[in-house]
Amino acid sequence: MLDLFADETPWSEPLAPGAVVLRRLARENGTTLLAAIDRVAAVSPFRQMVTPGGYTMSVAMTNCGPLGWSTDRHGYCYSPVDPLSGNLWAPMPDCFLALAQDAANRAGYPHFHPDACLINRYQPGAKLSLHQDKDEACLDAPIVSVSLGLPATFQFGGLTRSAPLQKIYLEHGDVVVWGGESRLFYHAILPLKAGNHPQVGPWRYNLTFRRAAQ
Ligand code: MD3
Ligand code: FE
Repeated sequence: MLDLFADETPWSEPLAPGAVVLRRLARENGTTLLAAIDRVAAVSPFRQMVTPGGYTMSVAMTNCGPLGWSTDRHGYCYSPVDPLSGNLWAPMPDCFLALAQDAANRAGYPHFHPDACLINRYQPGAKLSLHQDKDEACLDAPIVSVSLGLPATFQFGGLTRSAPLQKIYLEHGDVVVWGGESRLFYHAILPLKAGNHPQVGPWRYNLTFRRAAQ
């Protein structure tokens, strides 16, 4: 039978200066990426971190790659070891690195060498308040973000907290590359709506690839 929805070819939409969304780019590889997330989480399980302000984050996180981001009562940092276990984070899976570099190339950032991948897991109601990503020593490199599972509404503004916000709806397989002028834009994720994704279940995952060290 003719399936009008069979064409899964990715397409791109410019978002802001230096930023582009590559719709569905990660969809074909979704199953492979999800299996790799499970292997990373077997080394360093998802955990809800506590911020310096004493709040337990609603998003559960883990990391892979040479450096991982974490927060506790004392601050934020990138470290080669998982503070929960004292062991190294899992190596970055080949399928992660290949996707991050393909996305960066397509967005016009041809020499992207991420050394950190933060993996966020959202349950219904989980959100990320307005923030900037500025704990990385290398702000020339872009950030590549991969959305898997349930859809979410993402908001981004500008270089100040008070800049007007634009909304974008991110679905399974969508990849966003933030570089250049947009690299330090404020952004947030609105509370996740409950649902069930056929391949992923009741969650949303987001991978963010960063160059944390110079
Ligand atoms: C815009 N994660 O982990 S990724 C984060 O969907 C984070 O889990 C969100 O924000 C998530 O820090 C959003 C999209 C993203 C990441 C980095 C950015 C957008 C960005 C850096 C600058 C501007
Ligand atoms: Fe962020």
